[in-house]
Amino acid sequence: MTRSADAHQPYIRRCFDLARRATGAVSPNPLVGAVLVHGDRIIGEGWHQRYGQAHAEINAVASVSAADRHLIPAARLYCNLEPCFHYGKTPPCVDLVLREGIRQVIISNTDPNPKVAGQSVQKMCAAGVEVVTGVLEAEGARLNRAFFTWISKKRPLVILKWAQSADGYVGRAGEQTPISSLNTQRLTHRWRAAADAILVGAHTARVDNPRLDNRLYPGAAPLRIALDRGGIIPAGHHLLDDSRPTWIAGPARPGRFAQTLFVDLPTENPLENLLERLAEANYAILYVEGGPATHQSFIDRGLFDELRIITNTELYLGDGLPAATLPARPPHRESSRIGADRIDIFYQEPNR
Ligand code: AOF
Ligand code: ZN
Repeated sequence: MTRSADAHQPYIRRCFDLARRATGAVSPNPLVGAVLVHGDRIIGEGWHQRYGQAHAEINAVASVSAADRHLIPAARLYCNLEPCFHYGKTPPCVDLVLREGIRQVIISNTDPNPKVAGQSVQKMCAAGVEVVTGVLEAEGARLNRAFFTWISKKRPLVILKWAQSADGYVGRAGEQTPISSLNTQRLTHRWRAAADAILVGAHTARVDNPRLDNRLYPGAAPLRIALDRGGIIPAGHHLLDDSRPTWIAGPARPGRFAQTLFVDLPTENPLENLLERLAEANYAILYVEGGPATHQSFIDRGLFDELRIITNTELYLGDGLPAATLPARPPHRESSRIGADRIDIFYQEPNR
């Protein structure tokens, strides 16, 4: 029975919701959810939960009760990403679909991974499976914008974040200046937990002595990165404590470091080089926390996908370090509020 694209949407939305549960846990892999539906009844659900572990389709099939197993060949499989075609850390999901005798598969995005790239859709069609693609495609691409960027641009998704006063200052020069509230800080720690790496410039590292962790929100801590070409971060600072994986883009320091890597960037295109190295090391989301000169260098090179700007609408500094400036804001904007803080997210179209 063929259904209209509209009838498929609620189930694809369910795939997105399931997929999102793995935020911060599967990168650089995509967030993928899968739902098996018989008639109007969901008989199985699953999502890709951890990097290197079972894919969404496998978990969805495994979740079907013994009493419902015989319904699988008559069920529709919804999946926000085309099932994989290749032997990776798990066998191809497309073979599972065919082995289970599933006759209808509905997908949001085809998988841009060159090892997949439409081949599973072809294989299923050739086997007589009815395949629908492109359901809520834009939402799917937004959900997996980091994966798509990592595959198509061979660099991580770059998110620039800063907090500013109502009059546009990110702080007073040379001193740490609190801008947003503690509740907003919890949100920014959630953003950190969802990132693979967090970067700051040397001045921010020196003045703020940041830990760059996500202590206010659960989840794995990201890689810490500091740009420190001049070697100005004081030796006693958190970023040089070797307590967590850290990249320092600058001269090596004396002493023994087990988790700290001193990275030598070329003078030409240093940021491009850093992003390339991060992508090669499987980091797909880079969160850039400042300061304004560091933000500006990413903006000037066109190396960003998202801006997250927190404005304390009640704080006027009158003077200080101005926030970075942009030739034009990215086209899409979402705004929300936490107390006096306004949170504006601007983003480009996903890099598909
Ligand atoms: C699927 N379902 O749930 C996911 C897929 O290293 P592996 O074996 O985990 O494979 C990772 C690749 O598989 C990833 O780059 C993407 O192309 C696809 N992800 N595919 O059928 C899933 N997470
Ligand atoms: Zn798979």
